[in-house]
Amino acid sequence: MKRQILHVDMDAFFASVEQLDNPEYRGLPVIVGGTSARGVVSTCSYEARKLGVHSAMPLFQARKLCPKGIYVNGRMERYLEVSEQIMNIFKDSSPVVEQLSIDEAFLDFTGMDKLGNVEELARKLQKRITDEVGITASIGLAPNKYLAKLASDMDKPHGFVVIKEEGVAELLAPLSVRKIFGIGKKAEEKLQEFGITKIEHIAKTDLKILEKVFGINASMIRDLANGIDHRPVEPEDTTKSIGKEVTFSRDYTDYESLREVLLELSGQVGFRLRRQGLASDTVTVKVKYADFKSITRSVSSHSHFTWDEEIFNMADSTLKNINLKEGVRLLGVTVSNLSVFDETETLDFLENQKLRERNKTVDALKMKFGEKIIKRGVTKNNDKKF
Ligand code: TTP
Ligand code: MG
Repeated sequence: MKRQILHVDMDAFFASVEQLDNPEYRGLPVIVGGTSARGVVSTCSYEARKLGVHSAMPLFQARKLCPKGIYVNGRMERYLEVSEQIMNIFKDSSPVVEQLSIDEAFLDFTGMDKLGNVEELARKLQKRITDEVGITASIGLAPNKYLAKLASDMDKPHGFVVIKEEGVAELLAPLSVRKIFGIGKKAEEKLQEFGITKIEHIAKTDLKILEKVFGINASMIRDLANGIDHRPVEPEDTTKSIGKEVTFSRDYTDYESLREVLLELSGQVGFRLRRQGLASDTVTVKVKYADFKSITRSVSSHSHFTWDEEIFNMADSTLKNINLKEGVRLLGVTVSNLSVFDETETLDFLENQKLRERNKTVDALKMKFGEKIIKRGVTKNNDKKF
């Protein structure tokens, strides 16, 4: 069935909240900084963007470009409050909502045509946000997540862009490779060495070459370049377990590559677990082989755990005992036996403090910028890597 996926992203989020709470700032260049010690711009209103100011720019540079701007310190608590208000409206509009960061989410509108024209329903949602929250959002509507996210960014602020299946190839062809989720500056430079600068080049490039740059993610990247993205919108259902899995487009037999994926999955699971203040007793690793036969292996701990490192170490010890030679198609990590996390129950106080600090930093960044901001590294041939 053709899917209808919405990506909703608030415009100049922190700055818009400042303009909402301080009407005298409206229509003026507002620069939000000061949430971190780095002295950089968190975000700025579109009035300031016209003068060249943008996120992550050092504040001193912003002041040069925009000396008359209104400079304010960030108020994270207030932004989280507004974020919750927005997410509640989303959940009211669709039963399938996946929050990506503080100001954006995917909503699955597939099947909503029974309630009316999907495009009109999406426009109603956009209006509802403006009316009830007082700030604007941009919306992308497309057959999958990747295209929906691309669409929401195409006509900001207060944009509404629909991407239809037909015409996707023409739309993607001239875009820079950077428009593909997961391609940063480094990958861009590497691709340039192969003469690959636009999405149309990636769409046609041999997988072997792409693997040199993207490793295990190569086929996913090529699919995206062709506008293909089967990822479902995944709402949180934490009644019994929290899991994440990934399907590869080819089979993997080497432990090192799979271990790297396991680390990423453990981080995603841990983030969800902690976001709800939960801990777990059991980790399950799922492997599906090339012949679609699948196995699960679980390991339990005497103490409750919640940190990424704990989840990963248990998952990794399980993976080591799984036969990978047949070729792995899918890898998954799930935690179960959930309970409310109680730090007084942790065994090693100092170790817990250390892990807590590290995980809280990662969580704060993920909340703020979305999950893709952080990738933990695996140190090869060393089990004590954290
Ligand atoms: P974004 O959605 O990336 O940016 P935005 O909402 O300010 O602007 P727009 O979507 O219209 O382009 O990020 C959401 C919030 O996250 C943003 O308001 C502030 C914060 N943020 C930072 O603190 N630093 C950053 O470098 C970025 C990109 C965002
Ligand atoms: Mg935004």
